[in-house]
Order: sequence, then C-alpha cells, then structure tokens
Amino acid sequence: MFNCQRKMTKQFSISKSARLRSTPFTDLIEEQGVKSYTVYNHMLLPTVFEGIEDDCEHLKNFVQLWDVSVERQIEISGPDSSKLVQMMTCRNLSKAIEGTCYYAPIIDEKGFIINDPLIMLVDKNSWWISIADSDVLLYAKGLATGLNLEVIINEPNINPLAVQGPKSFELMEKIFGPTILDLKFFRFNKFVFDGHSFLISRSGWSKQGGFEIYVNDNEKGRKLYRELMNQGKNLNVRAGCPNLIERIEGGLLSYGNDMTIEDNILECGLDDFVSFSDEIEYLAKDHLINLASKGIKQSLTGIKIYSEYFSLNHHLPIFFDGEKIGELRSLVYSPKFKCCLGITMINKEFQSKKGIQDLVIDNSTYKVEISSLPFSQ
Ligand code: THG
Repeated sequence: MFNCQRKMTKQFSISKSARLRSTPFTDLIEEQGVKSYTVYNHMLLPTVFEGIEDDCEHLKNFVQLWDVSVERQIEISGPDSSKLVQMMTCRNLSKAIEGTCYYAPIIDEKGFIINDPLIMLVDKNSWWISIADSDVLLYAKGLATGLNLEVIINEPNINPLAVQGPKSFELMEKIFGPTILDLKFFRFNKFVFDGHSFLISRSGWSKQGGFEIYVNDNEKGRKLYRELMNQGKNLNVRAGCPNLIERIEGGLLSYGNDMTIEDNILECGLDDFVSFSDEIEYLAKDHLINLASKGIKQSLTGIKIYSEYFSLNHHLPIFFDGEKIGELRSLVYSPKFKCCLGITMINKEFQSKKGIQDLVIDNSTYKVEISSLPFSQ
C-alpha cells in the first residue's frame, strides 16, 4: 500500500577512541561491511549491514552473527550478592537456579526503570546482570556501599556473540555438536570449542530463535567467529545486528528508547516481572504496592500508523482532539505490515478506543490504530 521512502539525511562518521569502546570483533565486522553504528554502554553496536529491510529479510530466513559485546555483564559475587541483586529488581529471584536466564527489570527506590537486563546465577553466590544501555555497575556499587553489603562488583571482559535466525540451530550444531540442540529457551550451559569452554544461552534480541555465546577470551572468540562464518557458508550466514524492523514487529522493548528512567515500571507493561511476594525485599516494594493500588493512567502500547516512513530521533508528543495523549517513542516502516509500527506511551482512556483514529504527530495528521505487542496482522 505504501512505499518505504526514506528521506536521505546527511551521513556523518563516528570518531573512535578508547572512551567509545571497540570490541574484539570490530575489525572482523568491518571486513563484513558494517555501514552504521550506534553507541550502547559506551561501546560500538552495529545497526546496519546491507540495509535494515534487507538485513531483516535475511534474519527471518537464514542465520546471522551479531557482535553484541555491548551487552555487558555486571558480575556481582560474594556472600551478600543475592541480597544485592534482589534489592535492585522487582522480579522474584528467591528461587533462581543456575542454568536459567531471568528477564528482570532493575528499578530505583520509587519504581522508575533503570535497566531491563537478563539476570543469571552463574555460580554459587555469583550473578551476571546482562545489561541494556545504562550504568548499572555504578548503581550496584552505590547501593552496596550504602547498605554495607559484602560483595565484589565488576565488569569482566566478556563480549557476547549472538547467533540468530532459523538456521542458527543447524550452524551451532556443526560447531558444538548435537547437545546444543537440547538447550531450551532462556537456559544456559557450557559448551566446548577448540578446547575452550564457552557459556552459551538460548536467547537473543530477536524473535527468530538463536543463541548467545558469552566470549571470555578474545582470541578464542575471534577463532570461533571465523569458524561460524566458514561453517555457515552453505547456510547463507551473514554478519548482522539487532534489527529495528524485526524487534519492533516482535515487540521487544529497547531501554532508552521505549522506556527511560522517567517511566514507572507499572507503566511499562512488564507486570509479569513485578512481584509483591513476602519472600523478597527490594528497594521500591512498599512504594510500588501503594502505586499499584491506585492504578496506572498510561502504559506502553503498539500503534499502527497508516503512513509512509517518517523519521524519529527523539520522543514525539501525540495529540488527539487537540489534547496531548502520549508520546511516540520508537518507529519503523514494516514491509510485512505495509505501514509504520510505533511503540508509544499512551493514556489508558485513549487506549480503550476501538478502530482507526486521527492523531497529530509532529504537526501532521495520521490514521492510527492501537495494537497490542507483539504486532499481529
Ligand atoms: N540478551 C542478553 N543481554 C541483553 C539482551 C539480550 N541485554 C540487553 C537487552 N537485551 C536486555 N533486554 C531484553 C529484552 C527482551 C528480551 C531479552 C533482553 C527477551 N524477551 C523475550 C520476549 O519478549 O519475547 C522473553 C521474555 C520472557 O518471557 O522472559 O528475550 O537479548 N544476554
């Protein structure tokens, strides 16, 4: 119905330095033709190889290697580590076991969201918090000092490599053997390549299936990268990266875009990960119980915008009948849905309206429909 006509904006390059960290794979992905980067956890995150539409189609059909070193691991160990980790998250981790990944929002003392990581118990009294884009290490250190907890907190040299897409299973089997296929979604275990044991989880920031390899030895990791590329040739493997179209279609939330420290966790649609159980204690608990009893006035939701692509570099206010009803936070044109898909924070009253409405965004009027996440046709 609509074309994806992207207005060409002037392109700039990025000045690299030690402060804007490269990864052990940066030179390898540059050989593979990375076209754009963003910055995430003070580090380079590739965003485009061939083009976001081409990359998306490829991801949905084949297998891609993603340099997601930016998913930094904050390691918390020591006798009080479990207490500290639970203090920061509203998810009940009291029964957490080794070998399982927990999507567990980190919140401040008022319930505002600080990060939405995966948390893993990797050893007795040792946790990895696989963070999204914010400085969780500083928050953890501040809390540990303030609460006088006996913990060690650091960011080890671990650089995750994701293998994503429907053919990722076949490729990983070639390298690690058939036992890798026994790994269930959101579970992790150790697997050996070239005499080195890698922690691998069945996870990743796409809905196409796959794995994440937590590379803790740069040279072994680079060898593994080359081997995945070689063994993947007949599966049409390519270097790739988290894809804007695929992640929005699949409703995967992006911290810093869809939700920020100004959003209360109750408004983020993550109710499954908020526990008020007596078993646990965390900073914001009493405050959240009180807030929950009052109910929320707005929440994150998807919208379909029947329009061609328009660009979005910051949150845009959304108006209905002359009144501000919310904000557009992420946006992409989806060739599959043949319209733009947006992730928005919108008031509950408007969300209850059925059918297509006229909304004003950035001084233009659009035909818009509320849609739950993930998007469906
Ligand atoms: N993998 C790892 N670390 C990460 C990410 C990742 N750190 C940064 C960022 N991504 C953290 N945020 C998310 C958000 C969503 C998911 C994972 C990490 C995710 N969600 C599933 C979904 O929505 O379908 C399942 C959630 C559930 O039901 O528990 O995968 O990707 N290592």
